[in-house]
Amino acid sequence: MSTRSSPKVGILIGSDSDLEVMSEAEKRLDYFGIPYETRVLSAHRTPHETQKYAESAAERGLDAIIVGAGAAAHLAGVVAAHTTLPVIGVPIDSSSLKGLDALLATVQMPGGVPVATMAIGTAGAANAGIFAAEILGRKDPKIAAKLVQFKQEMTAGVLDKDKKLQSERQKR
Ligand code: RP5
Repeated sequence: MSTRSSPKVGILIGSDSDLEVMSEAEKRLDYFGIPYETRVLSAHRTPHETQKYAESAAERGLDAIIVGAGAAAHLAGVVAAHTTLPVIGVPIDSSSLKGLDALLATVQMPGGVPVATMAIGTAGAANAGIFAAEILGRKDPKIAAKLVQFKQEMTAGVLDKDKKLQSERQKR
């Protein structure tokens, strides 16, 4: 999905060490059939390339940008400063502060420059993919229908676990 069609979502990671966590976002975009690209770009190590990426994202056809970064995680905020596309931030638990640093750096944006900040780590990465699908689903009925299916599958999965637990407990 990431290489065949022209991307609708950009995933930026501050380092290739963020890829394992952010693959949870990729998996969700694959599930919803949304083409994406994943790039390693850093607010601090590649500031000019990051700015260029953010400034050209809308004209290249992207509808949202997911950004995963850890530690002094300024990447999502810098991207948001250079685009009017929705930016979804994922704080990565890659430092000795276990993502709390990245959470605060990502969520505490000044008024006027929003970053939709998800939970720290893999749950946040998964939710970033789903949140991007919810944005794109407003204009794409196939994604909207898949979102309904996703919720139904999630509900069925939990009810199934409950059923198994109840039947195990009855055998005691
Ligand atoms: C951040 O620093 C990255 O997003 C990563 O989470 C963390 C560590 O990066 P590396 O030193 O592994 O490249 O900028």
